Amino acid sequence: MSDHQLTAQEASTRIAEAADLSALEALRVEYLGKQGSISGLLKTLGKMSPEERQEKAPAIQALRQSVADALTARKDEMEAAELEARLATETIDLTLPAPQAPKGSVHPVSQVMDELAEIFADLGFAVATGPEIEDDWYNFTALNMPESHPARAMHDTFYFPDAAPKGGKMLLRTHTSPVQVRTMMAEGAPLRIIAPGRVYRSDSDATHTPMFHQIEGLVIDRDIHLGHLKWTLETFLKAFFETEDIVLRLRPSYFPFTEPSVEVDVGFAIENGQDGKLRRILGGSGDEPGHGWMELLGSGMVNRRVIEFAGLDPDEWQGFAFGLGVDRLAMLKYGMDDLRAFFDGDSRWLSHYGFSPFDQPTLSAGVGAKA
Ligand code: 2NM
Repeated sequence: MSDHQLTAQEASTRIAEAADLSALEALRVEYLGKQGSISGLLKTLGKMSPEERQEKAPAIQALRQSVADALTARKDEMEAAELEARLATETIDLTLPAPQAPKGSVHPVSQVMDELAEIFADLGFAVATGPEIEDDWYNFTALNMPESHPARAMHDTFYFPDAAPKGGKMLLRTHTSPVQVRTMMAEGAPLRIIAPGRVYRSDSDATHTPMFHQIEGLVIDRDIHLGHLKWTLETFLKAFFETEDIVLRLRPSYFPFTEPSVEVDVGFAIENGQDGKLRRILGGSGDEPGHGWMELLGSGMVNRRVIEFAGLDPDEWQGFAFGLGVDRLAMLKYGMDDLRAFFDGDSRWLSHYGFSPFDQPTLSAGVGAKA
């Protein structure tokens, strides 16, 4: 038995017995490293005569090859074992039954918000958002409600005990109008935005919750007038309630942030529902016999003082704005009668009134104004 056979056998035994990757690496260095024993043998070839080299080289090369192969094979083996061990600790039981689909549903408020964003996107409005914790400058002062203004008291505001960095009061926004102020200041004019979101007022009874959802719209451009406002609201309501039969009545009103201000009523008829209950059905003039007017939203031409507060020149830029309650809008469109159920998180209510997450927020999903 030659020296080389002996080395090969010894090496293969030691490689097979190597406990881990670092022990294996030590063996590689010992045999094949720069100072390794097999590397040493290879170096002797250079000093041999051609004849001697021809005789000895094949055995030395074969030794180098067999040790290299053994090292690789053992390394693969160790890595495979390591992977197996890890997989064993990371098993997932794929035989568990799938949950009964569909789980969960889209809340009617979210559905209506999506529908509104869709309708107004078609009219060229972008969605703007802002903080729910505001300071009183953005929520009141910039909207033409100075400290002493009675409208401030009427908002039932939730105030924070600490003062704002600039000295004002911090509060939960009572409407989304501060978003419009912020957007006017950040983006300037012209502007076409809707601001949907949560708003807060310290008020709670059968028709009021301390948190509710609002959507406000704002258009700022040159030569904007009430006609643009009326067309926009009519077009939006026809799309939202899926009927051409929408009749609006604009009533003079007062808001500090608009001048003139108008409250918008929509005509409805009373019908006998399938359940025998009387229902309001949108459509027709409220002045016809058996019809009435329902107050739907507030709006007006943006007060020039608000445009000034937002840093724009009111002689160059005019605009209209409107605001309405999303929760009430959802109740009207989908025939829900109790506002408080919106925020109970009762899964039976949600599975009854909720929408599939796969529903597109299109205009065909609703009950419609006409059955
Ligand atoms: C309403 C009614 C009327 C309104 C005004 C503004 C702003 F910021 F542009 F001045 N945003 N929203 C507005 C006007 C809101 O809600 C009943």
